[in-house]
Amino acid sequence: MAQYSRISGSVGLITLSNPPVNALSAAVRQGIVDTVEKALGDPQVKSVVICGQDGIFCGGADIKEFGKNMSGPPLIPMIHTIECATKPMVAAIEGSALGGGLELALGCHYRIAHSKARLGLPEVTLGLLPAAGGSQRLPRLIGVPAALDLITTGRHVTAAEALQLGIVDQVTDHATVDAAVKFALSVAGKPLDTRRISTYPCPHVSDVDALCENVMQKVRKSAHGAIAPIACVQAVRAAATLPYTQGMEREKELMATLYTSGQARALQYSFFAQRAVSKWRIPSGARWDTSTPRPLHKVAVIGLGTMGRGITVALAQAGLPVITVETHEKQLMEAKRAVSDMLNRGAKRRGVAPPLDKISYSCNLQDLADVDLVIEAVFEDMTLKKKVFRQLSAVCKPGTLLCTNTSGLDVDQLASQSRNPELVVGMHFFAPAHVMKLLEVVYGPQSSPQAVATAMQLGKKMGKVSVAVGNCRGFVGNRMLKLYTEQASFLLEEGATPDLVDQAIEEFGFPMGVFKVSDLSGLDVGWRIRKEEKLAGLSVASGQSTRIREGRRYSPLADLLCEQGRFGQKTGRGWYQYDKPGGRVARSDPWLHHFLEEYRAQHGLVARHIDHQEVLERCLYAMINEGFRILEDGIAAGPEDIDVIYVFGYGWPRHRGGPMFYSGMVGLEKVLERLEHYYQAHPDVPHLQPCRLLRRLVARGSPPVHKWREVIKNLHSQL
Ligand code: 3H9
Repeated sequence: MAQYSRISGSVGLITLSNPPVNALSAAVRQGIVDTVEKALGDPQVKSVVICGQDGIFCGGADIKEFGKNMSGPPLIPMIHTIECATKPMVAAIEGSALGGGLELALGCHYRIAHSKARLGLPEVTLGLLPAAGGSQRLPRLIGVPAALDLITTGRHVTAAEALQLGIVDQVTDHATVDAAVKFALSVAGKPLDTRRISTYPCPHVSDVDALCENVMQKVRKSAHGAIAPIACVQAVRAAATLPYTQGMEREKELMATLYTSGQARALQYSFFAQRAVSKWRIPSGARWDTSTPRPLHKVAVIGLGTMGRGITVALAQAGLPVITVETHEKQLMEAKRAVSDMLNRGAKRRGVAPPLDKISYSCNLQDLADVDLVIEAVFEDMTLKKKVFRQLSAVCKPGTLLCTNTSGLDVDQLASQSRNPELVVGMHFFAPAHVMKLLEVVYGPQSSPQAVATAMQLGKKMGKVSVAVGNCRGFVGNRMLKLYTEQASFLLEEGATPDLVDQAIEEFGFPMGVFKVSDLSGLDVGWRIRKEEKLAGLSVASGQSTRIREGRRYSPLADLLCEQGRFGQKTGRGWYQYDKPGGRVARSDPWLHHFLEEYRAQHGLVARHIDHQEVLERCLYAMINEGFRILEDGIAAGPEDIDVIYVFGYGWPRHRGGPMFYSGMVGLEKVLERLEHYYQAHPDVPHLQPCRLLRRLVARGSPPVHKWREVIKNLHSQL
């Protein structure tokens, strides 16, 4: 787990060896303790280099060990021993030095990094803080403001930035270990008193309290209830105001609170869930490790509305040649300007050249004859999409993958329009498509393993978190969202206001409440779909109660607002009012409150007091219940898939893991009991009826989320 050798006569070389990221497992820590002792005890060794095997220094503490009984030597004394050594210790950093990995390097007297290495203290993203001295050493090394930035955000820095900040002493483009050995030879025998970071005073800041308070306020605002960023500020403040040993005590105390918090568990679950979804498998038996993606030399985007533009930008930024198609020259030129602006802005932010030359523009579908993959992003209209698919099928070369960016239309129906339905999949991007991380890859019963593998790999190349899901109305994300928004509307009918519902949701940790999101995306979008589905508008059967559709409760509130031209931010009025059309700041609207009162009176509804708890239970448990149904139906392979979709696409607070993980944290019995309660109170809302899988899990003693797949498998085998 840590190998030892002596090279160049007098340099002890310690190589961490725990693939794939050389995480500091108990065995690795033991290996380091043993090899450091060996090196320090060897009279021929004058200096020591610590490096990692296979081009990566160290990915930090072994996250898989968290929550289990700790064994093996602890990190803090191990790093302390390294720092106290009387022979120069040099860290040779290739690949990544993250978390405990960087803390180990900070214990060394010198750090040499490869130019492509990335360094950081990302513990905050796992609900923790750098608790192996990182929160105390980094501020001493690079100053309080820079340390606050790195530790509270967890962002990784490049070797160049690390050099500029003073985290590393040298950056090399060549073999890092060779450079570190050469360096180690050059510093052998030199005094080390000035190289032990824990002995440094923290660089002076004129008003440390004001600085920390300022950062604390920013952090509180963006944390949406996450506690780790706050603890990170407190730990750095301790570094700035206390001697090292007392600072370490404070670091330990803060870590103890975080370590046992549900938030750390949720965030660590989320870390592994994000990786688990890339190991997709679908009911046909196809899976990530047995399916080969198609190489993509050229791709196309059809339709340059908001989604098409974002997708084009993301493809070009991923380095892929893209041809884009619009119907009319004028729209094409407009889109070209918008896409170029987006690329220029993005490039400026990232300090690179804009990949404008990756994109070509056309009004002619015939130009797509040689592309390997097409993403159709035309208007959300089945008839139009079918026509486009028929045309593409005739124009494109055999083997071209046809993908649709529909947010919920039937992918199988579209596939049926193609000569090769096995080459059709959904690629559901989220707006703005060049920013949002989520991609739902929707497979149908005929989709070939290669088609799924190609779309998943393309998503990865575009920097997305891609999740393979089955085809059903709304797929996973929007299918669940429908029930969440539906409950929110029912709550308005029963006495709540948009402000109250949104406040409860935002306090839970969503960046925006359900009604604010609705105003942002435009109420007219859903209205058009409901009219097509004959749920709203003139086509609704006469004599039908406005509050019942298809035999179940329906809230026409959003339709009524649309009839008044209140489409949300774009019209300056929706669930809230805005200072002007396109305004962003939502203000409570007395008109709306009055409208709700009149509506209730008209329908004989008596407003009752609704508290935050009911808002959360009704909105979230209805959605969670649907999540269980999705698992039951086999549309998502496991709870991780649903949770990743919600965290990366719908603003679910990451420190709450995702809806399915959250249901486990609340307790499945409780979720079941509350759903039963609400279903009894609202028998006209069938979706509140607890589903079979939830009942089955509770009957099985509510196993932890990682054991659900077994229960789901059993359920499927009994069907
Ligand atoms: C910490 O250090 C606390 C300290 O302050 C001490 C306190 C006392 N442990 O991401 P990838 C697995 S907290 C265990 O796909 P990449 C990962 O699950 C830690 N396993 O690769 C995956 O497994 P599988 C702070 C880990 O090349 C495989 O390695 N450190 C760990 O895209 C490949 O991962 C961090 O937060 C780990 N630490 O990216 C760093 N890291 O193959 C977390 C990874 O079975 N890690 N695995 O799916 C990362 O950010 C990325 O993994 C890294 C590589 C950039 C290193």
